[in-house]
Amino acid sequence: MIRRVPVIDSHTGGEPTRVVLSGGPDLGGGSTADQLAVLRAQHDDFRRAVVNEPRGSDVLVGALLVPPSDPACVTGVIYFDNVTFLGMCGHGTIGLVVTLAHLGRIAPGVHSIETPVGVVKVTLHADCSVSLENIPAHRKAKAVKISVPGHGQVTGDVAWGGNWFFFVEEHDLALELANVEALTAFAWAIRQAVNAQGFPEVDHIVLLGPPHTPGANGRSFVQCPGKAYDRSPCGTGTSARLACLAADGRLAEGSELVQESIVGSSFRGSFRWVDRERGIIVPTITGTAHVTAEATLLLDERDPFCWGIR
Ligand code: PYC
Repeated sequence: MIRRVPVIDSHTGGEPTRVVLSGGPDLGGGSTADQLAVLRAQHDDFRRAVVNEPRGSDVLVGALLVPPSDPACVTGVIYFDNVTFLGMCGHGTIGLVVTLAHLGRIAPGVHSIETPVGVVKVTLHADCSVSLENIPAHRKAKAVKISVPGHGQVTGDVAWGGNWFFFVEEHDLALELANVEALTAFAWAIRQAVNAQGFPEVDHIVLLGPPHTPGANGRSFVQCPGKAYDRSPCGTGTSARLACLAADGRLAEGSELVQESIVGSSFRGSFRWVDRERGIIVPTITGTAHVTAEATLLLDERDPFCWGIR
């Protein structure tokens, strides 16, 4: 039996998203969070089949469309990568909106999408750029000192923007594509140390640096849970960064942050306060995505790598 899984591929600032239109397992309905729980517990093979080699790669993020429990939402979505499921994904949401427009399922305007961590509001603009009003973001810990074997002490902030991040501003590495191997090794060493030294929830590491493009405010190297680096500036990462800047009074409510990625793409971000005392903001991230393929994945049980290379 060959199972057919129609997908649309896109990239958001260079970071790929594969939207799975149908053909996923029966998740039994309920909220998107309920459906994620079933997918995670019983169908991890489906995640691997869609994003891992030989059909995908370490950098690919999957977005499985599921029925939303909130009837006001155009769809529910569950995001996943080469090693795990993601609560939210900013670049993936921008890719999803452009994909839904490509399919004729949405028109320019404001729409709601249900994710496992909450409903996000998206605006598809007339020029096909997308603004995402993310779930609330906040900083959990400021200037945490971590001892990183081989690198000494590293200081960073722990913050939530739909995923958990550790932000490092002070380091010696240039944020250049040519430097990706060294950046990857450094970020991975930080990740192990951060997890072992009090923050097991952190699964994204961000190295910050000066921008290359006039008008941008900063550049970032973002390491994802499976060690791949984000080609985009990372939507949830930019959201968490906004929470840190807001908490430190380094960016005013409504002002714009232009965050550049390691490949030179950028997102624009801004925030509004929800609870100033507790440092909780609602971030808005704007970016662009482009559809790159319409395809049907074939899942053939006779293929020894039907469920992906682990
Ligand atoms: O854009 O939020 C994001 C993201 C998370 C992981 C990769 N991209």
